[in-house]
Amino acid sequence: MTTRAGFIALIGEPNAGKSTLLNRMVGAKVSIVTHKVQTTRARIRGVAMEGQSQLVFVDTPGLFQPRRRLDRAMVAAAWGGAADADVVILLIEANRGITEGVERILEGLADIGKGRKVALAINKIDRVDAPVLLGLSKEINDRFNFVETFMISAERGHGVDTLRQWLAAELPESPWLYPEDQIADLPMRMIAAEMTREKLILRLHQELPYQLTVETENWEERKDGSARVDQLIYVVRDGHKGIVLGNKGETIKSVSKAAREELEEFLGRKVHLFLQVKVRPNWLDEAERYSEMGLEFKDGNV
Ligand SMILES: Nc1nc2c(ncn2[C@@H]2O[C@H](COP(=O)(O)OP(=O)(O)OP(=O)(O)O)[C@@H](O)[C@H]2O)c(=O)[nH]1
Ligand SMILES: [Mg+2]
Repeated sequence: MTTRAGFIALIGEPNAGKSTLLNRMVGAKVSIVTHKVQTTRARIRGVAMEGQSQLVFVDTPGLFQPRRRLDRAMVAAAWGGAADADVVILLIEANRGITEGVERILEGLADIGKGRKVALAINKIDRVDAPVLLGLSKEINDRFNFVETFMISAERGHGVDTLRQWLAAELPESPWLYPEDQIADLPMRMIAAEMTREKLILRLHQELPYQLTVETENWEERKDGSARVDQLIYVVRDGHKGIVLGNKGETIKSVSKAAREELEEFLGRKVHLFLQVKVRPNWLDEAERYSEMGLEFKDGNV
């Protein structure tokens, strides 16, 4: 029997719904999702099976105009994901249409898209009426030669099966790249750090979520079947540490509880999660922090 397999990069502006789509395709929460922009920081792979095809989805950080070193590393990771893929899917938001950001991505795709299939997925169709959608589809297809256009709601699941079936047929003939039952290839310590970062993003405001990072320092399997997980939250200022801890430690407590519950559900066993906040003014310029995030650190790229 012929098998197919390949990489499908999901690219788009921050908040387009890339991680939501990856999770839906995989059927598990592999990549964190929030209502805020710039949630995903690195490339995250999730694996789905469709018939005899193995679809390796690559979630990427949103594409935007980078200002800081971290932004640049994220955007480079996203374009790198597209350049390594067999199929690229550009996600745009139905309710936002062709923004300046989308226009810039189309320019970038003119290069990266050469020699690979680029499809369009108009996401969040639950938020607009049919005539708006058809107008948008026509307008964007006049500007770029997409091989196919899909109208989906990653959150509600509309149109997602059609997209999956199309992808399954488009991928090259190949042996499967992962064991059939594997859904992700991120190490557990990184998935756990991302879970904590998601809870922090949801509870903190303004710039703070972008100026912190979470690392799993230690993972200990206990005899009773539970796991003890120690994580460090790096922030850049004393004031940020105070905010992360919250009044009488309330914020960190609720973050810790929510992250622990999610981790326990993911692992199907008990977890003891310990969070510690550390002020590290220069973490955004430390190579080691980038490798922990799965990003490339470029020297002199301040
Ligand atoms: N209404 C609606 N909301 C959606 C849909 N898909 C995703 N969302 C929401 O859009 C927001 C952003 O979703 P994400 O999946 O985190 O977006 P992303 O593209 O991964 O964002 P970054 O990681 O920041 O680049 C979340 O609040 C989702 O719940 C959809 O089909 N309909
Ligand atoms: Mg994301």
